[in-house]
Amino acid sequence: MRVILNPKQDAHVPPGEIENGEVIPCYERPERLTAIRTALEAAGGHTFEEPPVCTEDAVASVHDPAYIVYLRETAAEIRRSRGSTPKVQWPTVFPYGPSPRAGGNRALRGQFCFDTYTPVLGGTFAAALGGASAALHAAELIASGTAKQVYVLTRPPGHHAERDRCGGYCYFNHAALVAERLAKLGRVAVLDLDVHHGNGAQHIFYDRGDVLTVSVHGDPAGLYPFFSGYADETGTGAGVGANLNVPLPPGTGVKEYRPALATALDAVRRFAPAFLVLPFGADAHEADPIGGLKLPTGYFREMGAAVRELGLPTVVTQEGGYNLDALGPCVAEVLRGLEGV
Ligand code: SP5
Ligand code: ZN
Repeated sequence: MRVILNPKQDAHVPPGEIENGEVIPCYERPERLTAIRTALEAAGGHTFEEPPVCTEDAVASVHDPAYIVYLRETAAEIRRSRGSTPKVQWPTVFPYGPSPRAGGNRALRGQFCFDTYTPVLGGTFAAALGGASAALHAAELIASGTAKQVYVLTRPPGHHAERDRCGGYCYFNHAALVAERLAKLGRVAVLDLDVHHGNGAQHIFYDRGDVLTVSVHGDPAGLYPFFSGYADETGTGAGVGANLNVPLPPGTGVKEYRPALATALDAVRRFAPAFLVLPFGADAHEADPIGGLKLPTGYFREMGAAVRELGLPTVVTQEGGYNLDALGPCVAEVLRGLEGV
């Protein structure tokens, strides 16, 4: 598999995350990518390359320019800061209402972020831009017909990021960037197999009939992101019927996951897309510390093989997966399945 790396991934290293008011160790760390790369090198058959840096205009194909500027300028301000300015910026208020007045930094932190897991640091923008660059390079390789399958190996992840908000460790939505680029050439399906709902792509494409968004995930009644991912969210306007959520109860294993994936794949087939984007997380693994599902490592090859049956040009984007021992083997397995080797 052709693997596109984010060369700036380690510029973003949060000191922790805030869970119910407490600072806890961060699940989303640079070691995640090291673990994946090590497993892929051990497995063999993969080539690794870095992308050219993309423009902010390219990122603005799916993100609000004001949000992009906010991330860039906040990171720059943090890097310049001496003394009292914090090196990590967390939101503390989330402006709501018909006309929230987010004029200053404190309000903007909450206007452009929807949770307490996703701080901005001095290196956050560079790392996020590196990920967007990797995703857009992958999209170009598919658009030009140069490659049939490409894997974007990046962190921080992307699938929770909405048009104008970070959240769930995500800043720029790699899967949405790829989908938007490929949608210029034909219909696109986004099939999200992270254990958490792919709320970002749902949000960005909710009123679009030319991009199908499908997500198989743990029931949001009890699992992050909590506020979306329910089965009755089916799209709006031209997008009615072009969003499918398949929520699964905690503890779901292979026996129940298999038919859920089949339902998702059927929806993709019926949509008859020209391209597939696969936001993939290894956090549905049985040993994941935050996922709650029960998939064994060996199932991930079957998962990849089932997606391969679609026969579509595919970009895989790396999303979650937080058990550092399981993560690499799961990615190696899913890519093996996708390649049919
Ligand atoms: C990309 C991705 O997978 N993002 C997931 C974001 C989830 N953030 C919430 C983490 C909640 C941690 N709760 C700790 C409870 C451990 N039992
Ligand atoms: Zn996840």
